[in-house]
Amino acid sequence: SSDIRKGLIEAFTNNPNQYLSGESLAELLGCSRTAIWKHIEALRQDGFILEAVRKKGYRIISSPEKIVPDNILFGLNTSYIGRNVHFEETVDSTQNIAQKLALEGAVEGTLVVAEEQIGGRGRLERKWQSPKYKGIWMSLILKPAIPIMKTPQLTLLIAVAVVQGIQDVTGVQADIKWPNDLLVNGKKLTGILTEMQADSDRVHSLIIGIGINVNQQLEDFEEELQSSATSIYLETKTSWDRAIIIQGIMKQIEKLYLLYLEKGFYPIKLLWESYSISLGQKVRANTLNGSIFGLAKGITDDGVLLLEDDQGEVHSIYSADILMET
Ligand code: BTX
Repeated sequence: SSDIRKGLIEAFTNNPNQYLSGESLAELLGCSRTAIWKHIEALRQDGFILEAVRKKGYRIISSPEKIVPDNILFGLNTSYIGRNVHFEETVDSTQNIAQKLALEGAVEGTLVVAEEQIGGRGRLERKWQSPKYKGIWMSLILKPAIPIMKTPQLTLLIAVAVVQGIQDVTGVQADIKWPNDLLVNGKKLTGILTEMQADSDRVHSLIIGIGINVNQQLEDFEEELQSSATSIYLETKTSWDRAIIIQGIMKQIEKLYLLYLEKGFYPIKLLWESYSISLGQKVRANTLNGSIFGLAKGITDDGVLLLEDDQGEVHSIYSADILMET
C-alpha cells in the first residue's frame, strides 16, 4: 500500500498543477477508488495541501513544511541519487544509519535524512549541532569503483554540488574552504563528512554526511557558534522548504557524479577551484602531526592540498583544519 502512496506522488509529480480524477488514479495504480481516497487523506494528514474539485479530481497545492520522504520524492527528477530515502525523526547520527544500510547492501544513491540528530558529528569526533526541524541532516551512500586513494575527490565533488544546489534554490552563494567547509562571508553554513567502507584497495561504499544550516535564527545556535556559523535563513531573511533544497542538491550531485564517472576528476577540479577561497591565500594548516603555515598553491589531481612554506618547500596536506589569516 505504500506503493499506492508512491504511485500517487509520482502521478502528481508527472502532471504538475493538473487535476487527476480518482477514477484515473485508481486505474493507473491498479487499486480501488476507496484506496485512492484513503491515501489522499493520509497525504493530507502528513501536511500536504490537496484540493479536491468535483468532476475534475485532486491536485496537490503544496507539500508539507516538515520533511517526510514523500516530500523529497515529490518533484525530484534524478534517476537514482536520492530516490531511495530512509527518513527518521530523531537519530544519533544519520552516518550511523547509512553505515548500517550500506553493510546491508543498500542501493547506490540511498539517502538517510533526519529531522534531528542527538549525536551529530564532524571530523575528529567533533560535534555537529543539528537542531530539530531547522536544518538538513543527511547522509548519502555512493559506491564508486575507485581506489581508496581517490576518495578525497568525491568529497570535493560533493562540496561543489552542495554549493550549486543551494545557489540554484535559494540564491545564496557559498565559498568552499578546503577541503569541504561551505562558508558565507567567512561563516560556516555547511559541513561535509566523508566516511567509507573499504577493503585494502577498493571502496565498497562512501558514506557522505552533509549538514546544512537552513532555518536557524541566531538564537537557535548554541552560543559558542553564534559568531562563526550562519544559516540560509540568516542570509536571506526567508525560511525555506528543506525538501526543495535537498532536491536541488541531489540533482547537482547526480549531474556531477555522472560527469565524474565519465570524464574523471579534471572538470570537477576546475569547478572546485572556481568556488574555493583557500587557493592563493596564506593559510595555516593544523594537522594531526603539527602545524604548517604557507601559501595554498592548489590541489592535486587526487584532491590533496599543496602548501608552500616560507622556505619554498611544498607540503601535501591530506587532512587538516585550515585557518585563513586575514
Ligand atoms: P568539522 O569537524 O569540520 O566541524 C565541526 C565544528 O563545526 C564543530 O567543532 C563546531 O565548532 C562547528 N559546528 C558544529 N555544529 C555546527 C553547525 N550546525 N553549524 C556551523 N558550525 C558548526 C564538519 O565537521 C562536518 C559536519 C558533518 C555533519 C553531517 S550532518 C549529517 C551527517 N551526520 C553526522 O553525524 N554528521 C554529518
